[in-house]
Order: sequence, then structure tokens, then C-alpha cells
Amino acid sequence: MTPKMIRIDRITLREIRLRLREPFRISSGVVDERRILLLEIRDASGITEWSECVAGELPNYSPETIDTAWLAIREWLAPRLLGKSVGVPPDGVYEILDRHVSGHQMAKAALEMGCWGIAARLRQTSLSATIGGERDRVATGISLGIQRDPASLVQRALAAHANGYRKIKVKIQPGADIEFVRAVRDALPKDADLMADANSAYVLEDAGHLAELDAFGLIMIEQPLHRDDLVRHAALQRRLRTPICLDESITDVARCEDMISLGSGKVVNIKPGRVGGFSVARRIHDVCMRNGIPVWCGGMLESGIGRAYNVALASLPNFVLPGDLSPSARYWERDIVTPEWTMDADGMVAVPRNEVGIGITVDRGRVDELTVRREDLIAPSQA
Ligand code: OSB
Ligand code: MG
Repeated sequence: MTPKMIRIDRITLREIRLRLREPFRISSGVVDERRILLLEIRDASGITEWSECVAGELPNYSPETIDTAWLAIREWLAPRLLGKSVGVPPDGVYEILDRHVSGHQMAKAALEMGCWGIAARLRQTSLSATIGGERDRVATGISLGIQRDPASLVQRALAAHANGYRKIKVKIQPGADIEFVRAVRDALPKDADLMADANSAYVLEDAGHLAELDAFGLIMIEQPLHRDDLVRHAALQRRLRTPICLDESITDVARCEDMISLGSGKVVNIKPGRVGGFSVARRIHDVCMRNGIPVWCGGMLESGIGRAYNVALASLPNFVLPGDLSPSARYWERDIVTPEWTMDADGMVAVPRNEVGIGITVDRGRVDELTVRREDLIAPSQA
């Protein structure tokens, strides 16, 4: 019988350092070594599950960082869960965390998703099945950082295409855009799906310049303008043939509804970590599905733990475009999970639907070696 409640009695926060195989540059910054916040959550029944907070090192992609997330979890969010009972499935956890705490979506998501991981274990089923996923494999794309010249980007794009990736995304910024995309477009086969991600590097006055990208048949351009610029994105979309996809802007269900009613974009990148976890991610997924908006699962250079949650999410039905769900070896010399995430020659990643829980085993010894900071948060009755 499935226990009806989760009661969390301990949350262990850890910071690990994990060096990327090569630095990853986007318009707003570069990272070569990830500082990753991992959570290990223990239920009173004795089971534990890991989750990952996607907050970065610097507040460039969003206002959150690993340090603000650590603070928010310790001070305001974890105390709301520790020692309390929440239902299975843990659909109400987001509301518990969100009440009178604005922002800190990545911090909330790490806790909320961890509860879904625990729920899957209690139900003795996979994370994918627990959230209503259907696919047993998901299509994968690659996100290529900004390179020093078009030739270096072309070389990486060709290698990615040869490896089987189903979508190639190139990061752009003013000064590294039209010529870079043109070079990749010319080098790739005509039918290869190509897109660009600006991470908010442009303003509406750049519309004429961005319209030059229309010549390349991109499947979309991701987040050209500032996160708060839904109205300007709508004006830009009216001037572009290329569909706009929003990432940073879609922080909750209402923003997604606004995007649709304003016409600010035609595609949504859903990152569960950005929107406060699975329950909001699923609601955004459902709103998009009802409105004929295709979605795909973005990535935040997660370790194999965060990837497990993203892959489970991408198994929902309206994830019809390849996600940024690259295999472990694209990011790391060695991941922190067993088995590592792999991709087949058709660019597909298997969803571990036959495993209980998140579907991979965390290499605890390796996590210990990589840990630079640790804090145990304990339910009051146990403290
Ligand atoms: O905009 O999608 C983004 C990485 C860090 C911050 C923002 C973004 C990204 C990526 C990486 O594109 C995608 C991946 O994890 O492979
Ligand atoms: Mg993006």
C-alpha cells in the first residue's frame, strides 16, 4: 500500500564543485566550474532522495544564485517542510513554499522536486510515472556556448550533428550573431534543426538586425529581450518570421498565459527549476498544450541528479521538441551518478521508467570528495 504522506525529517544541503569539460559562455557570463547545490531529503520512513538546485554562481540568468538559494532554503523554505506531513503526490508543496515568499523559485523547486522524488520511492514507481510522464525515451539537443569565431562554432555544431543530436542551439550576443549562425547554417545539412539563444542580450531597437536571422530558417530564437519585456517581445514577434521561444520570462503560469494572450512567443522552454518545481511546470505544460504551444525542456548545466528530474519532465506528452538534455559526457569528465546519462545514435535519451525513484544512483563517495560545504537541517522534534 502506498503511504499517503511524506514527512521530511532531515534535509542535507551540500555544495559540490564540478568542472565543465570546457567553459560555457552565454551573453551574460561564462562558467568553467559549476558550484552545484545538492539536497538530500530524508523521509520519516527512512527513505532518502537527492535533488538539485539549478541556481548558478552569479545572478546573470536570474536573480538567484547558489548562495541566495542556500539562504532561502535554510531560513524560510525548509522550516515549512521539516516535521510537517505533505500528501502523495506532493502537489501542494509548491503552495506551502510560495505563500508569502516571493521569488526564490529555484530554491523552492529543489525542495518541491525532491518531494516528488520521495513520492516516487514511496509509490515504488518511477519519477516519470509519478508525474504522469508517458514517453520511454526523449529527444535530445545540444546547447553550444559562444565561441571565439564562427569556425570554432561550426566545428562543434558539425561534431554534435554527427553524434546524433536532434537540435542544435547556438548562443548568440551582439557581435557574435548573424555571421556565426550563417556559418553554422551553411555547414549543417539543410534539414538539421537549428536555433539561437540570446539570453536577453538585445533590445527592441535591434528588431531589424534580428530579422536578418529570418533567412536561416531557425526553428526558433530563444529569449531575445529582457525577462520582463513580454510586451516588447510581442512587438518583436510581429516583426520576425522566426518563432520566439521564451525561457527567462516564463517564471510562472500567469507569465505563460500572458505570453500567449499578448503574442510574445510561440514556443516555451520549461525548466522545472526556474518555475518552482514540477507542479508549476506541469501547469505550464498543460496551458501550452491547450493553446497549441509546443514546449521543450531546457537545461542549466545540471549534474546527473538534476538531469534525472528534467528527463522525467520531458516524458510528458507536450514535450514535442528536443530538450537541452545532453548526456553526462557532454558536460563532465565524470558525472556523480551511476549509470551516467547517455544518448543513442538517434539522439535519444532513455527515460528510466523501470526504476523506482529518480532512476539513477548517486555516487556518494564521489559527492563526498567534491563537497566543499555541508549543512544538516533537522526537524524541530529531532533537533
Ligand atoms: O539559457 O538555456 C539557457 C545554461 C545556463 C544558463 C542558461 C541556459 C543554459 C543552457 C545550457 O543553455 C543547456 C544545458 O544544460 O545543456
Ligand atoms: Mg535559454
